[in-house]
Order: sequence, then C-alpha cells, then structure tokens
Amino acid sequence: MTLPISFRAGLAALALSLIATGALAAAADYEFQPLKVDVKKGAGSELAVRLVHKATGKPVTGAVLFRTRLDMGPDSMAEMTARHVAMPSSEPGVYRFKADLTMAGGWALRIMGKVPGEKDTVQGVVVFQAKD
Ligand SMILES: [Cu+2]
Repeated sequence: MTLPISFRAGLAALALSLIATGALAAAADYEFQPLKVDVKKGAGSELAVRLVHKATGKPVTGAVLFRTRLDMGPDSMAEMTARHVAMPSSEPGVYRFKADLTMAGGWALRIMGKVPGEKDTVQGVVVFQAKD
C-alpha cells in the first residue's frame, strides 16, 4: 500500500513535533530553588540551591552543574558579576556555593547542568537577595 504524500508528510511532522516536545518537557521537568533567598553581603557568602524534579517534588542528586554565572541582573546590573566556587554538600539534591557578593541587592545565579539519565541540559535561574 502506498500512502498519499500529504499523509506521509503529516506523519513525519507529527513524529518531529513529538520528539521536540519530549525534549523540551524533559528539561522543563526540573527546577532550581533557593534554600534561603536572603543571604549576607560580603566575601564568602553562602548560597544554596535545591534541584527538584517537579512532577515528584523529589530532590535530584548527582547533577553536574557545569556552568554557573552570578550577576546582578535582577537589579539591572547584569554586567556586574561575582566570584563563586562550588562547595561540598551532604544534603541530597542541594548544591552549595561560596560567593563574594560585593554589593547589597539582587543576585541571579544562572545554572546549566546535567542530570543523571537526562540527555538535555537543565537550566535555571535562582535569585538571592544580599543584605548588609
Ligand atoms: Cu551591583
């Protein structure tokens, strides 16, 4: 049996859209949340984020956060960045950083990471408020 061209094209388009939505859904299934929004202004301030799988609410352990950026975008100073380093964490699904928050105000921690068993990169932005 030969299918009409238009029907076959329709099937191909459907298959492609299923693949596309599947990929997007996977990456959007995860969320980075602040443990505590208010943090201390100054050197060595501690930031902590929890990565959760939204559908189950479960913390996601073993993620590799391969790219992070910390900037004052929330206060219209996106070009103002802060040094930060990853710290060890014993809590499941919690990822910690030490940051030099040189100014009081809103800081955005922008994260790209890989989650075990998920081929898409997971991204998130967590906003902290540095206080004197
Ligand atoms: Cu600033």
